[in-house]
Amino acid sequence: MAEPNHWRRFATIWIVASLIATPLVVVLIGPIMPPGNGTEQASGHRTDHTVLLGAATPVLLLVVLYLIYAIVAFRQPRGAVLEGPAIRGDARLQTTWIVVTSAIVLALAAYGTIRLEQDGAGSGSGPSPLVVPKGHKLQVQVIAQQWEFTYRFPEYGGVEVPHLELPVGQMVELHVTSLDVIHSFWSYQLGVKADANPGVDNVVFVKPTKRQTFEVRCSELCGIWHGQMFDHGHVVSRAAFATWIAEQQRKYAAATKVLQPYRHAYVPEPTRRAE
Ligand SMILES: [Cu+2]
Repeated sequence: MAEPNHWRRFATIWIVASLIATPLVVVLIGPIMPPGNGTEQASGHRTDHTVLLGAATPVLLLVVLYLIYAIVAFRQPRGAVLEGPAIRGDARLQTTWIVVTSAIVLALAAYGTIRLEQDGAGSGSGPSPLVVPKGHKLQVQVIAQQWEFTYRFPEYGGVEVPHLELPVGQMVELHVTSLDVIHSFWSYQLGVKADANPGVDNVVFVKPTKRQTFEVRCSELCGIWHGQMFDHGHVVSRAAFATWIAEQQRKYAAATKVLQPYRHAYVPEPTRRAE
C-alpha cells in the first residue's frame, strides 16, 4: 500500500481545525479574558489578550495535532524496530520555518509596540508620559508606604485619604510614588499595576467605565506586612464622588493643614526629618 501524502493530509487537518477553533476561541474565550472591562485600560488589555490568544491558537493546534497525527500515522508496527530514514536539509522547509516564525514574532512585536504607545499598558510611564489623553484628568496621587496606600487629591485642597473612590467615566491621572521602600500599586479591575518607588513620580492614566468595587494591593514584596497592603476601592457616580470628596475634605481638614505641601515625590525617611 502506498504511503498517503502526509504533508497534504496533515496540512488539511490543521488548516480546517484552525479555521474552526480560532474564531471560536476569540468569540467564546475573548469576552471572559482578564482583567475584565471595568476601565478603558482593562478593556484594552482584554483586547490584547484576545489577539494573543487568537494568534496562539493555530500554533498550539499545530503542535498538538501533529503530536496526535505522528502517534497515529507513524506508529511502529508491532514487533518491528524500524529506524526512520535520515533526513538532512530541506531548503523549502527551513526557509518557510524561518520566514513564518520571524513574521509572527515581528508582527506581535509591532502590535505590542503600537498598543503600548496607545495605552501605556497601565504600568505607568514614569514622570513624563509619551502619550497624554486629552481633556480634563482628575489628579490622584497614590502614596505607598509600609504598609498601606493613601491617596491625595491636589484639586481638592491636597486632602489625603486612606481609601480610594473614583468617579465613573472620568479620565484619572494617577501619580504613583512611595515614601519608603519599593512598592507596586496593583488594581486588577482597573487594569493598573504601577511601580511605586521612593522619589519617583510614576504617571498612569485610567478611565473607569462602570461603577464597581475594585481591589487594591501591593504587588512588590515590601516587608513583613506586605500581605496586609490590601484594600477595596470604589468607582461611583460623579454625584456620589462629589459628595464623598467633600466629606473627606471636612473629615481630614485638620490633618490636611499639617501635611507637607503637595508635590510629585516626597523625600523619604530618614532624610525627610532633616528637611
Ligand atoms: Cu508594599
